[in-house]
Amino acid sequence: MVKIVFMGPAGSGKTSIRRVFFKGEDAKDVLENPSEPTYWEEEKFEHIDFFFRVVDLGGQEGYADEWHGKLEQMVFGSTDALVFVVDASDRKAIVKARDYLRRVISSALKYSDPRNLKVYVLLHKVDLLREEEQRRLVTSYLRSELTNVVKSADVAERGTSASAMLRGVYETSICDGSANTTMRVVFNDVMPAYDKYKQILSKVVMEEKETIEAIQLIAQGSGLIVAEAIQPDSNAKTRPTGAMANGSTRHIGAGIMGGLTSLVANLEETAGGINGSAIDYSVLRLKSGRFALIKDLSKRYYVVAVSRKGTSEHVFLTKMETLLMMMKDLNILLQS
Ligand SMILES: Nc1nc2c(ncn2[C@@H]2O[C@H](COP(=O)(O)OP(=O)(O)OP(=O)(O)O)[C@@H](O)[C@H]2O)c(=O)[nH]1
Ligand SMILES: [Mg+2]
Repeated sequence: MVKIVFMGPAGSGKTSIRRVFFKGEDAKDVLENPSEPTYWEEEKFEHIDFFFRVVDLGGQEGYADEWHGKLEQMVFGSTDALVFVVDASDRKAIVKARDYLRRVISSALKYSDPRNLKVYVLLHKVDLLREEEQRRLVTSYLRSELTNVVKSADVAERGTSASAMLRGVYETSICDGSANTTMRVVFNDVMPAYDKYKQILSKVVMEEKETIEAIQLIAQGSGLIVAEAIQPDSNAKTRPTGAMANGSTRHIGAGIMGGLTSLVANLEETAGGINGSAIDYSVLRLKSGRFALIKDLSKRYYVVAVSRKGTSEHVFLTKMETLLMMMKDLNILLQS
């Protein structure tokens, strides 16, 4: 079971990020209907053959004594990823955040090997730092202060350096998609076997670069993106974030599903699937003029491949067999 723990001062935005990313709620709705302060909230879900557990801990001052006291082992035991969220727009919170992070790291190290613990620092609500210069100053100050906290953690005689635990410091906001992008980085980073999936998809995209713009592997049950590969030169505008057309997958992880799924959500109402004869797959015509191949793999996943703009239906269809052959590796990996 992969365990991801959200911590950080009260009101820094932990629950909001979780609602947008894991529950697929709209950022606007989250801002208009903020959550009550959290005590302890958690959710579990299955993704591929792995179970994930996401724990969201309230940052109210009174709770800290519990998190670092009688509940310490429950909070920090076997944690894979610690996502520490700071409100970058709140000057007063900065000193508090530094002390809080120090305490969090020290408790976490009691239960985790520093070689396995991954720490992510999110400098959140950067949308509130409107002026460029101010944003640069504030975030670089926070970045260096909080990096130092992690670096100076005591990992003596544990065969690693403390700075290796820090996987990154990110500037985030739920308003512009950056919180989601960052959470995808975290999620992929802790997901076992992610690199293997990514490699196979990247290879297909590279070898078929005239025809295929992007490929995404999606878990059917959770609706989460397992991995995706996109042509490096493809237009950023073709990758908006959004939910699947299919309402049932919206609940879990619509926020995780960026990229292609929104292209698929833009299906022309009249466009039916064109069913592949020999092997079972569907080709759909997208509003953008592209085509999408949708194929079930191992019943639990499907793969979506989207054509480059301007590729004709005929060319795309003639590529299908090759494409599916190339994905044999993926099928083997999924069944192993
Ligand atoms: N402007 C802006 N506001 C945000 C953002 N993310 C969260 N907020 C707001 O920040 C406030 C606190 O958000 P929460 O997610 O409840 O904070 P929390 O960290 O879970 O707080 P506790 O549960 O008390 O620890 C809410 O009013 C949110 O709407 C953001 O990216 N930008
Ligand atoms: Mg909360």
